[in-house]
Amino acid sequence: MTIFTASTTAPVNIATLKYWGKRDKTLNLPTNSSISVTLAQNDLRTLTSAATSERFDEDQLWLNGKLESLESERTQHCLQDLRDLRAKLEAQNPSLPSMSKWKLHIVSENNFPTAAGLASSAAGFAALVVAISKLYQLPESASEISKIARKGSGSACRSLFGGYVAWEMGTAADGSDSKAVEVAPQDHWPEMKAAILVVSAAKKDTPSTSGMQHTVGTSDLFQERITNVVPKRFEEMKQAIWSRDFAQFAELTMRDSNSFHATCLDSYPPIFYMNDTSRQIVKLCHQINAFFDEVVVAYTFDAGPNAVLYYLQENETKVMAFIHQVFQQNSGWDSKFSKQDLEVFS
Ligand code: 2P0
Repeated sequence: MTIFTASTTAPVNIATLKYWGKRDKTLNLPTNSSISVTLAQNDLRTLTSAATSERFDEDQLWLNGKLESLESERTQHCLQDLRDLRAKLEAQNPSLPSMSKWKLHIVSENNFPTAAGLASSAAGFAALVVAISKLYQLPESASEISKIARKGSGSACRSLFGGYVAWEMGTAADGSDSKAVEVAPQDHWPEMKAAILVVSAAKKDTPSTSGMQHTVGTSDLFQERITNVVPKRFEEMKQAIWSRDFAQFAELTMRDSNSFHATCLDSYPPIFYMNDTSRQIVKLCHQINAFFDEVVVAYTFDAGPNAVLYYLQENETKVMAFIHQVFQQNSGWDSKFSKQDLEVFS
């Protein structure tokens, strides 16, 4: 029997302007546009292979070596959209094999522990959708395909592009204009680095999907954020990226992380994602910037206590010396930096 296969990798993306709130839960249409930086291909990523054959009996998914269900409504939405596009292609080219009617076998693997408290659904859905669209040889652009990944998990649409990415919220009720677009490729600003400080590997208290709807329904501050804060910040952040203005990019990133966590705290009952260690990191970053009298580092926190720091390559040792100094006493501390590298600043 003939088995057709295709593989792809999709990296994790970390938002610098946060997506938090849906205006349509089924289509994953957001209440605001967002911006992210996609990590490099060989850092944190999902590798997915998709196979199809006339002989396969059922759709199957192996996730990190374990057979998992493909039954979730979100996954079914993605598979249906991809099969519809393939069926359209087959109608135009009758010589193509009828893959749209065949079952799929999917094997997916993360190169980072799923339990590390890092968002894996974005890379996971992005890789799933891209692997199948490659298998089906779909001619649609990455932005078009990102609309399908968005239905799997909102933030997944941004992992279809490398570098600096915007998810334009759109206004159409059917989601036809809610898609990811490239702001700039990775090599536009290759000096940008991200460091992830894993504060806790525990599973998060409040999942993002329910957490954001709780905020939409109960926070007064949320309206202010989506109406008066984010639209302006969306334009300013793109400008900061285009002009490679790190100080501006960093300030907007830190302000947006704080604004997002403020709406979580303003939800009723409140949601706490950051903990004491997270807050210690925030304070330390501001102290580092004050020490150098220059913005050399930015922090951002997602729906959990782990920090992502952004800095330029030239400032890596400056930033890490402080982080090392403050956190080296903590159990579990691990760093690729040697004491010698860092001593100059301690
Ligand atoms: C983001 N987060 O922009 C924000 C910041 C978490 C905090 O996107 O319900 O897993 O699957 O659309 O994409 C996490 O939300 O939520 C997220 P769903 P998703 O990265």
